[in-house]
Amino acid sequence: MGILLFFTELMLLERIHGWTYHHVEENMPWNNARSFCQKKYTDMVAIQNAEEIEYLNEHLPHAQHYYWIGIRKVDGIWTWVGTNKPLNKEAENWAAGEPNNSDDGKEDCVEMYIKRDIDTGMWNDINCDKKKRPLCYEASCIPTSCSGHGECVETIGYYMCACNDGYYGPECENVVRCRSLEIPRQRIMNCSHPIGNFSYNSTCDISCDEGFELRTTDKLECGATGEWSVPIPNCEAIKCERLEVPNQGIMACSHPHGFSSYNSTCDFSCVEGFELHGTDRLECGASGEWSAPIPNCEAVKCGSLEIPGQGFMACSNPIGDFSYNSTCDFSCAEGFELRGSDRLECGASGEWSAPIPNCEAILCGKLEKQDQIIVTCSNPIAPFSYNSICDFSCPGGFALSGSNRIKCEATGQWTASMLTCKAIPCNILEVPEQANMKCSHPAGDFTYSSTCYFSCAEGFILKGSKKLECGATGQWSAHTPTCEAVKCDVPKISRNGNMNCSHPMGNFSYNSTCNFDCVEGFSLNGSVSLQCEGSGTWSGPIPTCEDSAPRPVR
Ligand code: FUC
Ligand code: CA
Repeated sequence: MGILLFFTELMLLERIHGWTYHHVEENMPWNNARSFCQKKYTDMVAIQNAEEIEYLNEHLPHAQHYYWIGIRKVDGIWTWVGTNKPLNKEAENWAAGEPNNSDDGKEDCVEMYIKRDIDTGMWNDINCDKKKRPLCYEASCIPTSCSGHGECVETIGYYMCACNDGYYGPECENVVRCRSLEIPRQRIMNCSHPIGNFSYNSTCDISCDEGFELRTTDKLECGATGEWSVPIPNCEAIKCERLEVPNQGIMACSHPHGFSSYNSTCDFSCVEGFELHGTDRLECGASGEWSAPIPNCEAVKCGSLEIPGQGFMACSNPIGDFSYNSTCDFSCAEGFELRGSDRLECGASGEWSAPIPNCEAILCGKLEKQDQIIVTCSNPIAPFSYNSICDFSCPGGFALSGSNRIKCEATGQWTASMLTCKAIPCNILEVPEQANMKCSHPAGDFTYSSTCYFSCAEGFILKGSKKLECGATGQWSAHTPTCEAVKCDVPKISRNGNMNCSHPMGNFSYNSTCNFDCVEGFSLNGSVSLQCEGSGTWSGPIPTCEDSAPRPVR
């Protein structure tokens, strides 16, 4: 308790903080002095600068044996015992001639002259066993000083914070802030803020949205000066390889994030006559690959054509066999004609412009069946067609007019017109006198198979065949018959009688008239006139002449 009464505390400044100097008016060896300072205060004073030396020299009272300070030899090197750091040249404040290490080389501790006539405020090396006043200090820096973010620097009566990088303020209570980063488009920001939002030591990793990539890998760090280490990097759209327009194709692209880049889409189609093989829309994906292989355009194909029978086909194929714009011309062998279109074109829709034509044998006119004629045809291709040959013949009694063979030619014409069979003629029959003739002519007047029937007028008798037929050779079956008048008997004229006859048809024949008379003296008994009748008899008995006186009356 007594010792404490000698304490003098130097509250040097108004400040609460700062270190303070303390001494006690009791002399003790260096080791005891140090122990005392460490137990009661912080440690023995460590002289730091000229201002402090001047301060102590001014404010401490003079003491006969002066004051111990916190420097001593350690392994032969002058060392600040508080920090255990060697004393450097610049900080030395030895009095003139010191350190002289007298007293048998035992001057391993340091005293400070206070209010001495010469060399006041300066140091002397001295034997540690000597007794002097301890000069203590009490530090005001504590572990929580400077908010833990700076070095607490003690000065006389106060302390200052030498803030660590990234902190400021009297107590280093503020952290340096960088400007807040806003998440830019297409970027993902992942920050760590070990101290404060967007503050010193904050780091931000920028990554990119799907389909985008960074051009730099530099890290964003908030530095002690409040500046970010690098600008926010750009995300650029991932590129896909450039697409070439396919042959005969049309490509229409949209590039929302730059040419041939992520999300670019290209639509494909083909010019007329070509069709797309593959996918019609490609998208540039996040991996830099197009969503499908590039499609190609191939010529539209029409079905293949086969050469029609008996025909010829000549095609031109500017693009490909039986493909768009191919044209095929058709023709036929001789005797055949094309049915259908002679030229087919393969259109853009893959259809031929017309059905495939065929070759059909040229037809000659059909031969109409005629009576009588016998037709025998050979038809190497088809009835009544090119190269058909027809032979004609006629049945008995008929004769063919002209050639008996015709041929169908490539022109579609028969070599000759259709023939006919004509019945073979017989002589034309004249009607005999007094005759009646009735004929039938199934094949033509007085020709083969004509038949004539004859009859005679009253008083006449038919002589010959009453039926004549025209034969197959053109000969009548018999001679033409005749009609001969019926004969009456020649009357026997009675004696003394005369007879005078007229004979329009022949002697004593039908219609003959005989007039009778008698010589004088005789009279006629009977008809004066008699006619030969159709029955071949006279119209009455033949008269007689008789001797008579009286004249007969008619
Ligand atoms: C001797 C030394 C002292 C001092 C004085 C000048 O007395 O023991 O330490 O150096 O000389
Ligand atoms: Ca000395």
